[in-house]
Amino acid sequence: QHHLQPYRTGFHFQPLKNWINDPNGPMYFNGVYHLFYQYNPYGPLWGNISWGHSISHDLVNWFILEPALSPKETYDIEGCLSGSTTILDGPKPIILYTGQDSDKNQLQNLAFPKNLSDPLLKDWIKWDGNPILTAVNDINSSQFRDPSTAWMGPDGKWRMVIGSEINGHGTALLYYSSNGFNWTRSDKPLHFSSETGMWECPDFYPVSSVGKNGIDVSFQGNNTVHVLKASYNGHEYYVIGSYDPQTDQFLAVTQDFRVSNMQLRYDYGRFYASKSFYDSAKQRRVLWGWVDEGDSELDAIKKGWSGLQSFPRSVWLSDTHKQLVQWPVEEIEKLRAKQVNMKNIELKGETSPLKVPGLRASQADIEVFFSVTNLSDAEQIDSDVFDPQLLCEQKNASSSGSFGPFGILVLASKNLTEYTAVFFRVFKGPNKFHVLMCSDQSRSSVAEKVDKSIYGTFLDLDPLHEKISLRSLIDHSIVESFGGEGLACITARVYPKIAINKHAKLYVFNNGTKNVTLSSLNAWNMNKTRIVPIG
Ligand code: DQQ
Repeated sequence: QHHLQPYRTGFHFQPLKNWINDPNGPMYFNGVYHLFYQYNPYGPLWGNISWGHSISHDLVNWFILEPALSPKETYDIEGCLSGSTTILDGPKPIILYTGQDSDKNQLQNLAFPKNLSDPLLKDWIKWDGNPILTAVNDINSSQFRDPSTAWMGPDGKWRMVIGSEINGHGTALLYYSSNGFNWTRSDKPLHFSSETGMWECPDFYPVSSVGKNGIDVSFQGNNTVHVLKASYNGHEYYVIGSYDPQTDQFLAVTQDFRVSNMQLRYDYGRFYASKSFYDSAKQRRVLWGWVDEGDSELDAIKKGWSGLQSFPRSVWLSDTHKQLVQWPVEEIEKLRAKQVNMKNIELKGETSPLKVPGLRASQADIEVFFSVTNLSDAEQIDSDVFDPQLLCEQKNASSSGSFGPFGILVLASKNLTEYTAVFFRVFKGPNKFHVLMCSDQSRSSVAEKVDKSIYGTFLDLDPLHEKISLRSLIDHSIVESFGGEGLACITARVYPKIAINKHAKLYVFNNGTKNVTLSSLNAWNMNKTRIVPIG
């Protein structure tokens, strides 16, 4: 299959064919993980949008069911757009989703399982009270979508948010309900920003300030802060703040929503319309995101498919409380096969890349730790505030510095005609050192008409006292990288022509003038996940 389809993934979620976009309504219910997603059952481009439905026992292997929702009613005939699940008392899950009518008005709708004793929840019934909400007053009917998971306040009422744009401002509209079925709008939104346009797919949840465990949305108690995420400008921006469920006030503690490369994001590459859920089986919060294609519509038609889901990530609050940390869920380790190790290797300045032997490097999980010493010769920069994305573009993998660029070349061809470089640079600012992380796709393919953007961000760590680590999930056409043990993520899509399947190699490199130590490298061949239709 990979012979004919070199860009199909081995361990990322994708249906057997056709178009997918946003993850929808992920949940853990009755011992089963459910993943729904925006899906076109009839082709590789956006259209006929249904809720594809797959279930899993381990977040790794999947059974594909028939779509849970299809565009059939007047209120969703132009698409069953994104939404969420909420587990009401009972426990009884419901889906809240946006339908689009034939005039492209966006309406909110509700569906529930036909048979609660079916462990797979195969069939879903659209409520005959639909639509439950229409765009009235100051709401523009084409900018009113993506209901969140609902949470319960101390007054016993449910709350949920819907993405919108009010007076040109990105907004999370707030709604109340006593039963989950009938909803009324609050006179004030949960949050908005005059610095951004329309918010899509808002997500709102508590995180613990005392550990890595996840917390269910309706938890009321101490030692939590809240995360609000909004999708705009093609990215997933989040703000950490304090939420008072008595007044439904959310006050940003980190930088409030804006359009900036310095704003906190889940991912600094290709990753959009994400959704998280609380996994009560393992007391963690799990995040899914849509990773779209960087090739053309014609390529999608040729491949017969378009779109991936990210590998599911655990999310928690960092020790600094200033940002989130993300890490692939531990079940990924079930897929690990043959392992390769390297240890304590001095990477001399500006030497040729070192090949990691013995790996099937088109489908691998790799973790490397670097350390640097004596940073007095680090490249100076005259400010402690600068745009990381721009810096990665200006100083790409082939532009030599002092400490860095050093990192890995993935999906690399034998003579390095093609490679994707994931690397670091250390700078010395007026008050601190800065660790820049870049994912440079500019040499990823000899093909011309594919996206080769360069992405970048900072890692909030002290390079003098901490190792600089990188974990990358390499899977044929996706490279999902986690810097600083999850302090920053960069996901890239690449379409090599030469470095495919057994021709893909992995290298470690140091293109700076200063030596860097490769403290350790662990890499694993990855087995393929099972994704099987049982429609
Ligand atoms: N995708 C959905 C919308 C959402 C957008 C439509 C985000 O509901 O706002 O497929 O990618």
